[in-house]
Amino acid sequence: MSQITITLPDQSTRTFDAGITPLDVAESIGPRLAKDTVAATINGEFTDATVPIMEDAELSLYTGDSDEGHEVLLHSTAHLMAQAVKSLWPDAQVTIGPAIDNRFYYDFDIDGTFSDDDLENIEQKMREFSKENLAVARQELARDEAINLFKEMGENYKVEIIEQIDSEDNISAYGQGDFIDLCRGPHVPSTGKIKHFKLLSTSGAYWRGDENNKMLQRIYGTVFSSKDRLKEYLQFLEEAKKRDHRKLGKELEIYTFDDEVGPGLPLWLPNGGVIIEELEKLAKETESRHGYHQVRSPHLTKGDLYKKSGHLDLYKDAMYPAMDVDGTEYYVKPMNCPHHHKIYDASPKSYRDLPFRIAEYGTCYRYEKSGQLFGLMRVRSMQMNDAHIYCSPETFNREFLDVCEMYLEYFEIFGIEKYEMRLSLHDPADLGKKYIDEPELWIETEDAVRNALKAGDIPYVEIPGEAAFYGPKVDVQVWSAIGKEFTLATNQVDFAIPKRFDLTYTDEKGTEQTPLCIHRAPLSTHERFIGFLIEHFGGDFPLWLAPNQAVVLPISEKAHGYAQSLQEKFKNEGMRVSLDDRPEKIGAKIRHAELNKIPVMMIVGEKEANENTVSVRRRFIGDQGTMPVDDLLSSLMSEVNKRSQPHRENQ
Ligand code: TSB
Ligand code: ZN
Repeated sequence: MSQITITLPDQSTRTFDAGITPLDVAESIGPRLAKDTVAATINGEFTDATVPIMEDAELSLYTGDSDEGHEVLLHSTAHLMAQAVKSLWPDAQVTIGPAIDNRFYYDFDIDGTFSDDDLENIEQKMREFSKENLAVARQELARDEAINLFKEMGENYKVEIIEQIDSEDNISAYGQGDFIDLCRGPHVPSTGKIKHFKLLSTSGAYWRGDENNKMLQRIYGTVFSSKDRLKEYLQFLEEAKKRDHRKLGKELEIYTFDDEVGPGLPLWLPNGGVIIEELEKLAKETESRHGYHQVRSPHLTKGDLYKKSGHLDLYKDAMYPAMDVDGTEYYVKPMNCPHHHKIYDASPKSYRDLPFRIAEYGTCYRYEKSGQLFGLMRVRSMQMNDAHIYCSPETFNREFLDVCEMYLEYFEIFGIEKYEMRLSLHDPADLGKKYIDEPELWIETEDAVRNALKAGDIPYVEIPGEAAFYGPKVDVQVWSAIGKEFTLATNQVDFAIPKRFDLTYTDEKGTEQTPLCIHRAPLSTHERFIGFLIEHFGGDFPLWLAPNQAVVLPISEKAHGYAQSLQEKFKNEGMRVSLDDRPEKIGAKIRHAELNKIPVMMIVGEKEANENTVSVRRRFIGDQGTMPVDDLLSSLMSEVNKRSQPHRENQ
């Protein structure tokens, strides 16, 4: 047998018989590594650890501890779960089962739903298959062969998936025991590698996320390379659950949904109303400093405007259907831009009017797929911290960076430290389908944004295929408590629409020019931003944002009059103060205030009334002692005016 040379990542080389697998190489290094290896790269290509290597090659081995290996482990566990479900419910049909953020799911077409007991039984079955250590084997099938195979098995969804693959290439499938699944791979070499897993939850999910399709049953689960890592993650999930904005938003009475209103259409309760007002105040102050004008535009508009803007060609799927008004088609607005373009165009502009910056907390409506709706984070009616900046190419860099700086100003105020800036680019294959068909302008504008980012020393990653239909954008990505990723702020360049709208300005030489347009939403929409903030602060808002900033707690009825006068005094200074004059013990009142996460408690009895003082208790800090009323008032006011971060030392 011929000999081959294998180069390992540390550049050491070893000689083996041709046909050796990465798993065997791992074994030769040490049984522990072999036990943990789940996949490999051979000459840079990510693949199964059981592939025979026939020629000299560079090899890397992946254990479940690496990101790549973990993904393989997650996806392989989805297969293991599907195998278990099929063995318990032979009539179930399997659909898709990807890995996402430390978890995997699989969607099944099954009569009824999965109960908690079902999950336990599935987990048990998975453990049995894991103990059997079944080999996981890849096979390549011709397209027709694959279609016939899955047809015979009654797996109609798989047949549909294969039929939609736009290539005549072979199809790969992975088998373990008598279960076989369509899959690109790679997968773990055998089911025994999957040990530390847990099924987490179930939910309904439409096939392909489309509510016109059948509702499937989804099971989420997770898996890790060790018992300790699994335990740590399950603890993290428990914590995350407590911070989940859907739970906290309800407990803190910030927002609600109502079936009679409709899915994705949130109702803001008074506490949410306060947060909205404060955010708008912050935005307007900041925008005024940065030279923006505030404008307003209607929620409804004629279809022709969206024809002109390109929305009806490229964005219609995300729009609510047209309504007929006196024979003319009107739409509710999915974006504010076309109206803002009209506001720009309402009077002639010269270079002296530029940059022209117009802002509006504009309410937009988007027909998001029902499977995509997620609490406040993805809704159908949204109030956007929107603005459009019309500028000349010469001032573009400065304007773009000014917007980036504004993001950073905001992030500092909110203490947002964990985010990623993404330069989202177009995909040339989608020109004319998802993107305005101007290939050269795309390249030119993407270069301009890249240069602006470099000039501003702003770290970013590039993601192709995520641009807006009218131009590239810089998105700021954040993660929800349960690990879902979202775009919070966005800064977009539009090279196409101003021309379509015939927007012009006269330059210094008196020549007509077309401005560039920057679309930006640093504070996202109220919905997504507040959803994010609830989780970010775990419901403990800083004083300036807290719906209820302070509560006065009289110790006895004798102090009620004084307590009321304090409430009045603080209210008159613009603070949001409540009074708990229920006939309860002071300890119970304190617990109630803690439960409602009220930042400041003013505890008053006869002594305080006589001395015109308050005994102060701050959340997470504890007793602050007794102080003169005016001292407390001025220190709280200064904290509010500075929009300071909450004190979280003891959190
Ligand atoms: C910035 N025309 C631009 C605007 O000028 C625009 O509409 N951009 S957008 O489509 O990216 O939306 C702006 C921001 O709104 C996004 O970055 C995101 O944070 C937020 N957003 C978008 N869709 C939703 C939704 N369905 N629910 C909640 N927030 C959303
Ligand atoms: Zn816009």
